Amino acid sequence: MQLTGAQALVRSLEHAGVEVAFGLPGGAILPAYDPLRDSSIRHVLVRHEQGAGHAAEGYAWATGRVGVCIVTSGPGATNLVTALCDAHMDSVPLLAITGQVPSSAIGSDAFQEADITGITMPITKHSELVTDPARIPAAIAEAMHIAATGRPGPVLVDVPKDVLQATTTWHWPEALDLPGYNPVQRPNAKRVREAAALLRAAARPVLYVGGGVIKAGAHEALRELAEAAKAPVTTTLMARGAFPDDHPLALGMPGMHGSYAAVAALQEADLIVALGARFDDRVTGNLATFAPKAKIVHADIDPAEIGKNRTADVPIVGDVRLVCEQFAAEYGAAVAAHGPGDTGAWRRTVEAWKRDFPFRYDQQPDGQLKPQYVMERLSALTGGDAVVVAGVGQHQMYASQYLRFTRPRSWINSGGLGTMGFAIPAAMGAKVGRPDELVVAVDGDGCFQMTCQELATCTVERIPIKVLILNNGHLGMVRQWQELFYQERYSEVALGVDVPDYVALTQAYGGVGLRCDRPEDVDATLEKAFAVEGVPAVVDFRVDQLEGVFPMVPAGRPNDEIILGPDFSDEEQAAATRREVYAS
Ligand SMILES: Cc1ncc(C[n+]2csc(CCOP(=O)(O)OP(=O)(O)O)c2C)c(N)n1
Repeated sequence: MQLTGAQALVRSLEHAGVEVAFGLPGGAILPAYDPLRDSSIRHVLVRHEQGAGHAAEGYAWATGRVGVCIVTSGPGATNLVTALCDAHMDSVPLLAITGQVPSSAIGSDAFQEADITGITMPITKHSELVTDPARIPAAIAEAMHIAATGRPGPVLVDVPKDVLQATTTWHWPEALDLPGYNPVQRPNAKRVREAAALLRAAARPVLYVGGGVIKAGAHEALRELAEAAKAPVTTTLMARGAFPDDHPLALGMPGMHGSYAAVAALQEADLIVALGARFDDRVTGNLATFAPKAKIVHADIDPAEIGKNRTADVPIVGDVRLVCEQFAAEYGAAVAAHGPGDTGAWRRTVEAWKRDFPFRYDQQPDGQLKPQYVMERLSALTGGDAVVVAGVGQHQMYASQYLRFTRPRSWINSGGLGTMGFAIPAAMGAKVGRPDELVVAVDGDGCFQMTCQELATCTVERIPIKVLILNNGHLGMVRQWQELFYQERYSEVALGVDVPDYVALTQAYGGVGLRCDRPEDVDATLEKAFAVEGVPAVVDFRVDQLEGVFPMVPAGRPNDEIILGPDFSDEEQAAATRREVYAS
C-alpha cells in the first residue's frame, strides 16, 4: 500500500497501541498533523512543549504505558529537553517524535534547525534520525519497545519534513532487529540464593525499595518477601506507594527529608537489600558514611547501577519482580533448611524510633495555616484514593511525608531531576490516563508559575485536575537553605503571595479558583475543589511562609547528622543522635 511518510508515522503509532499523544505542531512536523486528524489517537494540544513532555510522563507514570509527545523542530524540540532529561533520570517510558528540517537543509543552519538527536544524546535511552520513509514503522516499533523494556526511558525519533512528505510503503516488522539490546530479565539463581541466606541470617535487615519496584509491578512480590522475612521496608521518593504506609513494617521515605526511622534503620542495618533503587545522594547523604555496618544486596534491571555508588556484596541483575518472587521462595527454602531468622529485637527498635521521632509540626487552631496540615487533611479526605502529583520543593517533601500511600502508581513526581513545573502538566497526563480517578497536583507557588499555562489545555480538553498550591510566597526550599546555611541572608527568593492572583488567574483560564488561609476551612475547601467537574480547580492555600521541612540531613553530610527540627526538644534531638539500638 502506498502512503506518505506522515501517514506511515500515524499508522505506526496506532499499530503500536498509542491512544493519546500530547503535542504542538509547527512547520517541520506539519505533514504529520494532517493524518492525525483522521486518527483514532487522541491528540491533546498543549500550550508549551515542556507541558507535552511532562504530560506524557504523567500518563506513563499513571498507566505504566509509554507516554507519547509530538513537537516540531528547533524550539519545539528544545522545549522538550527538560522533560526528556526528567524522564531519563526517573526511568519513565517516553516516545518523543520531533519534526526536523528537510534532509537537504540539515547542517545548513536552516530556519528552526536544531540537532535534537545530538542535543538529547546523553538524556535519551535511544534516539534516531529517520532518513528513509520506509524505516518509519520499524523506527516506531523499536522506539516503543526500547522505551518500555529493561530499564524504561525516553526515546526520540526525529523525522525530517521531506521524509514525512515522501511516498512509501507501510510494513510493520514482525520481529525487531536490535542486536546488542537484550535486557536481562531472569536473575541468577545462585545469587538470589546467596541473598536469601544473608537475609535469613541478618539481625537488622532493611529492604530499601526504589522506583524500579513500581515499574516492574513488583509490589505484591515485595510484600510477600518483606512479610516472610519480617524485614522493615523503606520506600524512596520514587517508590512511595510500592509498600503500604500503614503496614507495620513500613518505615516511610529515607534520605534528606526522610523519616527518622528510615534514615536510622539504614545507618544501623547489618543488611540492606536494595530493590530497583540506585543509592542516590539524596538517600545516602555522604556516601562514605552511609550504612557503615551493612552488607549490600543490590538488585536492578540495569547492570550499570550495580556498584555505581556503593559496592554490592551480592549483585543481582534482573527484573525486580522476578527477583522478589525468587527471593521469597529461596528465603522459604533457607528457613526450612536452617530455621527462621530473628528480627524481633530490630523491629522493636525501629518501632521505638517511629514512635519517638515521627514527622511533627505544630498547627495552632487560630494560628497560621501549616502546609503539613493541608497534606494531612488531603490524605485523610481521600483515604489514599487519589493520584497525587507533586512539583519540586518543600511542598513535594510535605506531600511525600504526610500522605499515606497505600497502592502503587498513586504518587507521581520529579525525583531525579527535580523539575519545577512538573506537577500541572504531569497531572494533566495522569488524568488523561486514569480519567476515573481523582488526580491532585500539589504545587508550590514558584512551580505553578512555570507551567500553569496548561490549565488552558485542561479547560479546553476537559481534563478536570485539582491543583493545590501551598502558597508560601517564596521559592520555599531555597529560602529554607538560605535560612539554615546562609544565616538568613535571603537572596532572590521572595515571590510575594498576591501576584499573580491565583484565583483570578485560574478563572481566566476557565477553571474554578478557590482560596483558603485558615485551618478550619481546609476540609470544606478541599471538598469544594473535589466537587468541580469538567474544568480544573485550583486552591490557593496561604500557608506559613517560614515553615521548614524536617527532618533534614544537610546536603553532603553524613546521615548521622540528621536534624529533627524546631518541633523537637534538645533532649529529643540528643536522644535521636545517640540512637539507641536494642538489637545486638
Ligand atoms: C526548573 C528549576 N529551577 C530551579 C530549581 C531549584 N529549586 C528547587 S526547589 C525551588 C523552590 C520551589 O519553590 P516553590 O515552587 O514555591 O515550592 P516551595 O519550595 O515553596 O514549596 C527551587 C527554585 C528547580 N528545582 N527547578
